Amino acid sequence: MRKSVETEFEGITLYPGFLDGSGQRALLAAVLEGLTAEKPYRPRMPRTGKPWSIHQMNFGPLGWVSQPEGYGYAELNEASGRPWPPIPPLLLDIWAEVANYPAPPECCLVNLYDAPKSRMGLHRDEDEAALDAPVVSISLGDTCVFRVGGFARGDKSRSFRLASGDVLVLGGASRLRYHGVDRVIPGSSTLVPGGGRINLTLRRVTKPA
Ligand code: MD3
Ligand code: FE
Repeated sequence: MRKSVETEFEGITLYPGFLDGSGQRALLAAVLEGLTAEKPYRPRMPRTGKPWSIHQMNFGPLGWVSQPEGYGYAELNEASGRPWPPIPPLLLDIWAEVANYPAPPECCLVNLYDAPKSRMGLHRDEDEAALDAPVVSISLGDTCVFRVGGFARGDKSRSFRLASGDVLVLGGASRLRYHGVDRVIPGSSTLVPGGGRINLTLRRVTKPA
């Protein structure tokens, strides 16, 4: 069994340094290969159309999208009209090891953060029908300050750092907690060429048959 840390939040488990340096480099290479097939884009806020401060891409049969029409999952990348690239096998292996779920993930949302200007506001991940499945988060590159709150927007919250190679499993009683990324610390990792942080979240979207 791999070393993990139960947080004070039931259902949130951190695996610090799940990937060592060579594991991080191998995963980064697989992710960058997928990103050559389809180009990351800036999502836009529903209704207002205001662009986010990060770039996104998806791998897998379903991709999570934020557009002026709303949030949801789509089979095609609307920018290219093509399906999303496949989820790299290294990521499917991580899901199989930590998710404790009887079906594979259908989406890997790729969040690309510039340091220090990108952030992600407090939100809940609630667009998945399979809310019994965890979200598995893998971080590469610069360390971020990540915030977890309660089940209502104003509830008290606390922050954690997520470093390159860390894996976080978010499920059970905490699956619908508010969370976000306060900031990314520039120069905290040399993994990603040009700096910045890449977060990969593996998600089961539909209930398995
Ligand atoms: C806590 N991404 O893509 S991943 C997202 O680091 C997202 O890019 C952040 O939030 C990032 O939706 C955080 C960790 C995460 C994911 C789901 C959660 C934390 C969570 C669900 C409940 C509580
Ligand atoms: Fe989220």
